[in-house]
Amino acid sequence: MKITEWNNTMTIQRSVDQGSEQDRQTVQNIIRDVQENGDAALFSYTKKWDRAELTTLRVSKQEIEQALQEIDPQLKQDLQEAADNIRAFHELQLRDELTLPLDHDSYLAYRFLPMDAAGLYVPGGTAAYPSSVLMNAIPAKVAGVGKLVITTPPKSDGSIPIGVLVAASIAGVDEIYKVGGAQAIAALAYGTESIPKVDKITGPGNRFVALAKREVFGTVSIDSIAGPSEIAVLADDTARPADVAADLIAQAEHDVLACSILITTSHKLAEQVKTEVERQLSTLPRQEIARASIENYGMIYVTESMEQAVEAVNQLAPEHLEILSENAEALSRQIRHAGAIFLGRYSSEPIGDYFAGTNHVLPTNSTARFSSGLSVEDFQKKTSVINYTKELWNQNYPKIARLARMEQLEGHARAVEIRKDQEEINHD
Ligand code: HSO
Ligand code: ZN
Repeated sequence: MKITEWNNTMTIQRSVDQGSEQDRQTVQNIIRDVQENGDAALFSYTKKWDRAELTTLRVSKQEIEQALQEIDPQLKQDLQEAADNIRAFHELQLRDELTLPLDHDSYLAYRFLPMDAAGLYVPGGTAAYPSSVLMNAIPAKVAGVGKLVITTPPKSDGSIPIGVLVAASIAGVDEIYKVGGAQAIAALAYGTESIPKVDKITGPGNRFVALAKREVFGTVSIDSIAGPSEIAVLADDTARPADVAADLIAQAEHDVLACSILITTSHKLAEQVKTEVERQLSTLPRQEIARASIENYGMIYVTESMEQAVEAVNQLAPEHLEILSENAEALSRQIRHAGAIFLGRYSSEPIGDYFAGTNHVLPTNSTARFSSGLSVEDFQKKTSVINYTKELWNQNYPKIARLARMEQLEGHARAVEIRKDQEEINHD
């Protein structure tokens, strides 16, 4: 890991593969094909890309039952406990109605209403994380989404990883379909004979999935397109080098594009962490990925003061921030941009990935400057309600009519005034 003095031109932004023009064409063709040919197109892409010959797309009850039988009971219980924690934290976010009482029994209200249907994309291969199933599905369930479906590419034998099936079952997902890639996104956006059209699609995927999500945006809502994971550790000389190194490596093992950064006021800690990262990497099963990530994007920045270190974090706006200092809580109050903050040595980042209950779908690539992690609100929309009684109308309609006439909208003015005429008629 490189050690450098911090200067304020440094960023955490990496060039993310957006896909070529040719990829975009491919994705557009797939989407059109699914719109025109429905399930038939899905079967044929699944055969072509996943080498799976299916007769039905939907995962059966028996397949889910079998997964629940097969999984290690301890693991199932751990997933259940994680799900309970996630549910508790997301229930805290639930709001159903805000009301502003006005004079004369009038009121305004703001109603939070769930979407009718949501679709969660779960990638195939080693990125089919059961934890991500929980993190995407539970906020939707807590919001009260009517129907929640998953699409995920099958293995060539037509099966779905049992961890995904069990997590989906624990989270209360209604239906699971064996289809991946751009074709799955198209199916969720437009519906096919088997797959229901949804209102919102969330979940990570490869560049074809990301391109397809961009294409269908507007027809449906989508979540933000996630970049590779990243962590910044803010530490002073009270941090233990082994803790810091382990947490940097935990992010690095996600992806060769993942980014792990240490920001510290201590030269000594910087040197110790560098040595410790080397030592710990040498026994890591995913050493190749983690090493590439650390070599490409890993950095240790040494600052002149804690103040400068805090400013560095705010400039980077990291997805995850760990603060390893006796002053962690107070320092966290100075952080303006971070997806999630982990305080002290017992709040290691994987606790948030799996178990604490906060969401692990977080803003990457400095987008924490203007966006937030996945939440219940992402599956709700808000409707405003206006209830004016006669008295409040009477007090205000001349103002409204004047405002309308200023905009030369006579029809608007008359609409509020006509109530008066009718009042007089009724009184006659
Ligand atoms: N750190 C990842 C989430 C994850 N980690 C899933 C393990 N599994 C992005 O927040
Ligand atoms: Zn992780």
